[in-house]
Amino acid sequence: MKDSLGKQHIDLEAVVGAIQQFTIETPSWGYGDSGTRFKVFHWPGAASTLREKLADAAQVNSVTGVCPSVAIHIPWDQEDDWQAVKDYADRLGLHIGAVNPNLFQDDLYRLGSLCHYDKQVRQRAIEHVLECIHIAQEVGSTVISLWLADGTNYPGQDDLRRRRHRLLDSLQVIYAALPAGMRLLIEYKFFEPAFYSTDLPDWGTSLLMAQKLGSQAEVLVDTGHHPQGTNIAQIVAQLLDEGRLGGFHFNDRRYADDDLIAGSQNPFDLFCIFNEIAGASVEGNANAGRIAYMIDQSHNIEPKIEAMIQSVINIQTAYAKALLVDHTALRAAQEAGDVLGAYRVLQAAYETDVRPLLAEVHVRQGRNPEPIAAFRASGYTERIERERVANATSSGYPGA
Ligand code: PSV
Ligand code: MN
Repeated sequence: MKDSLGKQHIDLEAVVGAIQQFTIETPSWGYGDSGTRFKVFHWPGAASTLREKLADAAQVNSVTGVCPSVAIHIPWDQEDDWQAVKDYADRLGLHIGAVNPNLFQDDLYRLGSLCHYDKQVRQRAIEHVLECIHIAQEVGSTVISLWLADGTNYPGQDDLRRRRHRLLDSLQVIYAALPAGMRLLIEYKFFEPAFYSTDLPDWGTSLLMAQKLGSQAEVLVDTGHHPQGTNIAQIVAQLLDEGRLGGFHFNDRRYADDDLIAGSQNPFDLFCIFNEIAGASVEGNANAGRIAYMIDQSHNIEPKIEAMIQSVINIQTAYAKALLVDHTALRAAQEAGDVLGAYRVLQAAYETDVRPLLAEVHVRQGRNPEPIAAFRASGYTERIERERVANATSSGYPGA
C-alpha cells in the first residue's frame, strides 16, 4: 500500500517526529547589516546589538519552531555580562549556540593568526580562542567553531610546512583547554582572503587536524567553501564514516562564498547531503545524531529575518525529502546494479511535494502552517523599522 504521499516502506509518523526534532541554528551576524566588498547597505531596522539580534532570532524561532539557538561571533557580539545575555536569551525561548572566535579582523592578523610566524601574534590569537571557550562556558554552549583567514598570497611568502606545524601547535594548546563535553569544530575554506595558499583549505586538512587533536575535535562543513563542482555529499559521507562530522554552515552559492539563501541555487545538492545523513542514520551511525546544523549567511539585498526564515524552510524541505527516501528499495536497486532504478528512488523522494508535511508539523505544534505569511502578518518588521535607531553597521565586517 502506498500512503497519501505515494511512498512505500515509509513510516510517515516517524518522518513527522524526525522533522520536529530537527533544529537549525541561526547566526547573530545574519541579523545585522552586511554587504559585499563594494558596499555595506543599511537595512532599515537591522539589528545592531546582540540583544536586537537575539530578538530577531526569536521571531525566526517563533514562526518556524526549529531555531532555538543562535551562534555568536566574538568580538562582534562582545558583552560584559554573559549571565545577563544567557538570561535574556532564555526569556526569548533561545539559547546561545556555537561561539565563533574572530581571528581575521584585527590588524595584528594581516599575515595570519594561529599560523603567524611571530609567536606573540600566535599567542594573542590563542588567548582570544581561550576567551571564547570561557564565554561558551558562561553561556552554556558546547561548541566552538573555528575558522581561520590564515594563508599566503605569494609563492615563497612563508614556509608552508612551518605554517602547518605552527597551526597544529596552536590548536593543541586550544584543544587542551576544552572542558569535557565541549567540541571544537574546525572549518575549512579553499581560498579567500588568501589566494596562493590557505592553511585550512579543505576537509582533509581539517580532518587530519581533528584526528591529531582528539575526539572533541571535528570538521565543520560550510557549504559555500568548496571549488566549483565539488561533491559535498561525498565529503559528508566520508566524515560520517570517520565519525568526525561536527556540523554545517549552510548557505548556497554559484561562484564562491556567495552567502545566498540555502537551497536557493542548488536544492538537489542540499537534498543529496541530507540523503547521506539520513542513510547513515538508518544504519545507526552515531555521528549522524550529533551534527550541529547551522546557517552562515549574511544577506545584503534581502530582508534579513524573512531571508533567514526562507533558509530554514529550504533546509527543512531538503531534510524532509531525504527522510522520504525508500532505503529498502534503494539498497535493492544498488545491489542489483540497477543504476537508473537507484537514481529514480532518490528522484521520487526529491520530487515529492513536502509542503503539506511541513504544514502538518506546524499545525501540530500550534503554529501557522505558513511561517513566512505568519511573520509578514506579525507586524514585527514595521515595528523594528520604527523603533530601532538607524545604525550604519553592526559588525563592521563588510562581507561575511
Ligand atoms: C568565513 O567565510 C565564514 O564562513 C566563517 O564561518 C566565519 O566565521 C563566517 O563566515 C562569518 O564571517
Ligand atoms: Mn562559515
